[in-house]
Amino acid sequence: MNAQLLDFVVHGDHDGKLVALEEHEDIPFDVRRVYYIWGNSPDVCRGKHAHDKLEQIIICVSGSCDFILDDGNERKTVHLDTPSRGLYIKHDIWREFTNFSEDCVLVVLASEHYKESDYTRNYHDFLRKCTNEK
Ligand code: T46
Repeated sequence: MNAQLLDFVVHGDHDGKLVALEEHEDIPFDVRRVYYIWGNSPDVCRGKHAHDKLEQIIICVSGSCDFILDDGNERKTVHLDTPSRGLYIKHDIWREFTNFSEDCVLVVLASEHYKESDYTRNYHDFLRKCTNEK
């Protein structure tokens, strides 16, 4: 599947912690956009789309949530609950995210500017695309 968890180097211990992310060292793409997501009700389900080209690293800097990832063959759930880890999602992965803790804050590093034409927001269109690309 075009998605993996990245473990970041954590500096510090009892005084507190720090993670530094450098382009092309820790982040395998040019970072063209950063956005963050918070204030979600626990049972809301966001996402429900795939991207044609966009690559992203999603970091849960506070609280927790679940990402459901689907490549048209396999579906898996990834639980995010630490700022020391990033979920790297490449193109052509359907994602949904839910089960938000009250304090959940997600920071997302993205390889492209926002472009609605990069989104596939219909699941049947996504499956059709996966089949055509085989
Ligand atoms: C993704 C997940 C993890 C913008 O204007 N600029 C932006 O950069 C983004 C990301 C969104 N928007 C607007 C478009 C919509 O009117 O913000 C609104 C909410 O966007 P969306 O419904 O796409 O949000 P999510 O949380 O379902 O998905 C977002 C990203 O769009 C997506 O790429 O992978 O977070």
